[in-house]
Amino acid sequence: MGKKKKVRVAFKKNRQKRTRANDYTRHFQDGTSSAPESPTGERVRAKGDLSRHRTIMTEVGDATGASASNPAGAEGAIAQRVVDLDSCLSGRVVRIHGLLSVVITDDGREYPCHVRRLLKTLAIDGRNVVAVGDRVWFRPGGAGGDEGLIEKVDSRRGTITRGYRKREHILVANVDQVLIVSAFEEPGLKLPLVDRYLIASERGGVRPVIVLNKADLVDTAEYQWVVGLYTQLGYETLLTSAADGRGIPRLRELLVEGTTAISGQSGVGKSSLLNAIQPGLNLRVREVSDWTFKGKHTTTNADLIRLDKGGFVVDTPGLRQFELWGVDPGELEGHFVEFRPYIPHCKFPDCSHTHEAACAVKDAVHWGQIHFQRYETYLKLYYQQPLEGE
Ligand SMILES: Nc1nc2c(ncn2[C@@H]2O[C@H](COP(=O)(O)OP(=O)(O)OP(=O)(O)O)[C@@H](O)[C@H]2O)c(=O)[nH]1
Ligand SMILES: [Mg+2]
Ligand SMILES: [Zn+2]
Repeated sequence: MGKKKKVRVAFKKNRQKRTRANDYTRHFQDGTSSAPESPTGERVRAKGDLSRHRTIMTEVGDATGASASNPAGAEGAIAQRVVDLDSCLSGRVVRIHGLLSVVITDDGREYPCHVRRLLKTLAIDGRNVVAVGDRVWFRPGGAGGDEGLIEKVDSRRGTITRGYRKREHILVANVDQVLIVSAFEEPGLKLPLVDRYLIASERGGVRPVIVLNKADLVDTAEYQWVVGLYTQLGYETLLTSAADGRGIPRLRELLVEGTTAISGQSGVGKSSLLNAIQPGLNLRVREVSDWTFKGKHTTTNADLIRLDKGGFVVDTPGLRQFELWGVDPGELEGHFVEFRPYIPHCKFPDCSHTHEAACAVKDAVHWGQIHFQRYETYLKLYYQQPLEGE
């Protein structure tokens, strides 16, 4: 729970009449309410219709506001009102189709839900009112009681976030672990992309596992250095093949607990790996390995799936672009673990490790103690240059 904050919101024209009594504060009266004169926590000023607003209590730290990438909860914070959750059901958002969020309850029932308009009003970034993986409270409704209205989104921990059209886009929320999947061939390793995902996962508070797939297509001895590089940096790195089964038992082991997001470029085999982990899952995969055809994404929506052996996975669509969100160039050095021992030895305390003389990081690159490819990624991210193929 974040700190409480008062927010003033305008009534929508068609919402100016209270249609039912409510007792929102019954369970949430915690002494901080500043509206003791109203049992509902709302104060309506008698100033005539045009200026009618209500003051409501919100939790600024909720949802996106509490993400590790945005600890202050400033921009992108979702402010929420206090709601009576007694008549609500709780569940997790398994997928989002346009305005509908499909929520699954603990007993496995799925409810297509709309989002309470007020939640959208309070969210600064409308895109992220609800994200796949969110834990939500919804009021069942509809003719057969099989639809719902989302009233509250719980605080998120563990998010994968990217920048998209100058906004923060939460790809998936409440994940413990992310598999950063690449392929040796078709489409070919893109280590700078792996580095970017590593930074995003660190900022989102998610444990990364690097998965190098399609091992059947290459002589893996030639790539042992990649495994060595990332393993030494402290990241679990696996060689896998959805085709011959290599590495699948370890993946299965990793997935039995918590929630795992599967991310990576289109065509690297994310859905194929999940199908190999749980035969019968029957996720759609590309029919032929036609990785050159850029317009095609086989998986088009993030989908939260409950595995038979326990654990949840989120199969995400491959992204053509993965832009980091909210990382200042000056913060990048902290995300390159192998830079850390050298940084104190740079001549200038504010060294950016780009152009400065007597830079201990650059020296370490020169002597091979820091891999030049990692340093190259650092430079590209520092100068915000697009990565190869973007
Ligand atoms: N040889 C080989 N082919 C693979 C392997 N894994 C996947 N493929 C093939 O690669 C193609 C793409 O696989 P998908 O599982 O659809 O890839 P994806 O990452 O889910 O792609 P998007 O859903 O578009 O993001 C398919 O033709 C798969 O058969 C592997 O380990 N070895
Ligand atoms: Mg897929
Ligand atoms: Zn330096």
